[in-house]
Amino acid sequence: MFSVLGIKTAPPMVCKALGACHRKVSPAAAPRFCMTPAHLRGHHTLGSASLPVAGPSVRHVRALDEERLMAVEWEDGGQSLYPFTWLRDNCQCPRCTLQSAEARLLLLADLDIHTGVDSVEVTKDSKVGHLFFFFNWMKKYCFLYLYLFIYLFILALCLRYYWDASLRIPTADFQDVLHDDGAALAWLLALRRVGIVHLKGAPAEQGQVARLAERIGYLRLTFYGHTWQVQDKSMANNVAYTSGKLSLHTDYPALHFAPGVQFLHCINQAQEGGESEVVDGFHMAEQLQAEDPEAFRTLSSVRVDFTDTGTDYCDFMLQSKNRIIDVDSEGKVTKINYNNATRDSVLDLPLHQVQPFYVALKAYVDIMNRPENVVTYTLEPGDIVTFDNWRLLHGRKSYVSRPDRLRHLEGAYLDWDEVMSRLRILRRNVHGDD
Ligand code: OGA
Ligand code: NM2
Ligand code: ZN
Repeated sequence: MFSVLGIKTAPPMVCKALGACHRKVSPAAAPRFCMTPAHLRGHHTLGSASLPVAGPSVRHVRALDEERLMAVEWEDGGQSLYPFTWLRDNCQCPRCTLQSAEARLLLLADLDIHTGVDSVEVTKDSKVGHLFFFFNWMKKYCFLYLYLFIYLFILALCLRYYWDASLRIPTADFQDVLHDDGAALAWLLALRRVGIVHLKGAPAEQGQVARLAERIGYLRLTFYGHTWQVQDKSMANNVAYTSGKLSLHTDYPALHFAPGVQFLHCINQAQEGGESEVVDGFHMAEQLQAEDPEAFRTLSSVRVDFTDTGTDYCDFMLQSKNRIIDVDSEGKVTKINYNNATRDSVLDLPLHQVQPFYVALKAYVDIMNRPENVVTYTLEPGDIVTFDNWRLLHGRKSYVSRPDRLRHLEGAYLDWDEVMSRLRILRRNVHGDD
């Protein structure tokens, strides 16, 4: 049994960790807290928790036993409700939370999901050891506020602008992105929203995609190495390493978790040909769904085999099954997996489904090859194209190199988790958002 709520002045470290999104209350202006003991009946009780003085001001706190909710009335008139079990689960005391990691110590085995509230108390000291909450922490995690926060977050970071051939690819300066947080934030936001950003002004020598990856965190190692050299190679272990045309594709559908982000740095361009092409795969999928729902249904349900065998970083023999148009449980397109070069000859379909599959794939590829959908550009030495490999399909025209200056791109992969992590940190640093 615990008794809930005492208040202490939040230690500065805790205040900082809890974020600066709420108005600060100077000690002099600190509100007088109502002591609101709520004696509740029941076998299990939440015990007592303490709420700190610093942070948002509180007018009233009470436990609603029937509803199993704690009601906090803020000085500004707002009210927040917190389920008892959630409060118990999220106790901020040092026995339940490892502050240095902002991680839960409390084991689920030790969580009493029938916990009730014995008493509610707002105190200024931290003596109440078990079950305490800081008001600013509580306000941040207010259920209603959280919904709003998630909604705003989705709006800010997950919004995507679909495009066609009329897109003017967003461009940023390579050095600015490396050295200026505002420029880096703008770069990653555009990468998320538009799916492609050109960086200009990188030295035309190897090592730049690795520097760029370090700006974010770390790159994604694959069987083609930490970074990889796109050049016309004899005994090429991949069609990309020839001088031939690459039709629109996403990289690495032979992996079940394809790299989320790709960088391609132009070190030398071809004498003739070698132009790049990109399309917005999500937009194309939307068009397919509108024009040919049956084809969309096929490509978003059939799991297609991909394969990749060879030796590079080490020897490899990959097999995967991926939906060409990956959708979430609500039918929203989340990822495109398609490289015609690595699509397996194994077609794991009943015979009568083979032709409908080809019809569907052809319909999607025909849409993406329409001139009104394709953006074409030529990379110059020192340019780096950064793009969403889960969303865009990219290709290149066949090329002929100068004999003394072979076409050379250096590439690297990253994953979206790491990119989004950097994006959140940059947003917090630049805008002070939490
Ligand atoms: C690749 C690729 C594009 C290019 O290597 O996967 O798409 O322009 N290369 O060579
Ligand atoms: N490279 C460029 O799916 C693929 O095989 C894409 C990968 C060789 C690292 C090409
Ligand atoms: Zn590629």
